[in-house]
Amino acid sequence: MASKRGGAKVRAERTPAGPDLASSVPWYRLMVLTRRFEDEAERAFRRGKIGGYLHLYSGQEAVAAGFLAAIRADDIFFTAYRDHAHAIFRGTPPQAVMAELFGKQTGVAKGKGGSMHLFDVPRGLYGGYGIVGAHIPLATGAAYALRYQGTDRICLCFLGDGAMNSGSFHEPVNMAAVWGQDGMCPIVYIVENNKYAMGTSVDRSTVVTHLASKFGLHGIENEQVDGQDFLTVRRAAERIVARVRATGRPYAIEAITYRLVGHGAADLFQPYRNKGEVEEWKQRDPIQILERELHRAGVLDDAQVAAIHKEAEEKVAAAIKYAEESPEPPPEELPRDVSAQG
Ligand SMILES: Cc1ncc(C[n+]2csc(CCOP(=O)(O)OP(=O)(O)O)c2C)c(N)n1
Ligand SMILES: [Mg+2]
Repeated sequence: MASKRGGAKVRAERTPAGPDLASSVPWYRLMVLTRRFEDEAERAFRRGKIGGYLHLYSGQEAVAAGFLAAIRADDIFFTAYRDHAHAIFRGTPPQAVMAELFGKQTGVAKGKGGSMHLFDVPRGLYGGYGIVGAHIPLATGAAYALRYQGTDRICLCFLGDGAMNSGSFHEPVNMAAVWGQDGMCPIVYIVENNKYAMGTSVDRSTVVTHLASKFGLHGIENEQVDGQDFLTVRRAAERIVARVRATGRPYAIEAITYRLVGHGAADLFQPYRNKGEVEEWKQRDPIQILERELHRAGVLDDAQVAAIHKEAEEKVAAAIKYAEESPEPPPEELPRDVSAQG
């Protein structure tokens, strides 16, 4: 069955009620937590507590959650600068992410990366990249390395619709297809098509608006998915991840999604879209979709939902306090971790 969302045909693949639903409760909890995290991070930015820039993931949660729910603890992933939720979903403590946003020593990148450059290598997060498209070659090379080392680990590469118009998209994707012929490139490219690259809509920046199909030109199998529905994304992710792990061949998915907030902290007026469009997408808020599903199946009741929201508020308040009270990195930290030691 196919339906039309956000101007693109997407595949509907629903999970029947059952064990999947109960195992989705922790993901619902994490999605509520990250939404709260993003709201409070924005407030902290407005209070002048966070320097540099800030891009929030609100509205897109089901994409990263669905895929990170489907990989193993020893798999790895790369993403762009809209990266707070990816880290928290993977288990980076929210206080270490918030401290990083505040530029503090206790941050997950020791306060030297900031919002756009979260790194948590022990948990498989290989960044957080501020240069659009820059991580695609790195992720592709990392996927090759995982096979070269004789493992069956895989790599996820999250990227934006805008990143697909850069040269750093086509070159590595071509190489991935070539390496994949020998089973040497276990990577899943996950395009988060939120309709815009800053203020430029997809149809103003490319003629081929079915973004998944662009991978087909390089010989990579691909599909689209409804990125607002966690259960659908997770089901697709489990199938794709198993296949990529077994074959060592790349695969691509375009998740149709929407950011419910501005592009970044400076995008206050959003002149490139109208309020009606945003309101329409609010009806497809991924947290509410999952909440309704869990509610309907009797897996969560009102009291449990309220408790999850309260817990999120408390955790984020604690993260803000931790970040505020943490020390600045000492000056001698400046040259460390910049190049290989010795
Ligand atoms: C190489 C490069 N060019 C331009 C920019 C400025 N820039 C920052 S975000 C962005 C839009 C990227 O859009 P998309 O890939 O769709 O990601 P989204 O913000 O929608 O998550 C641009 C052009 C940049 N950071 N890097
Ligand atoms: Mg985009």
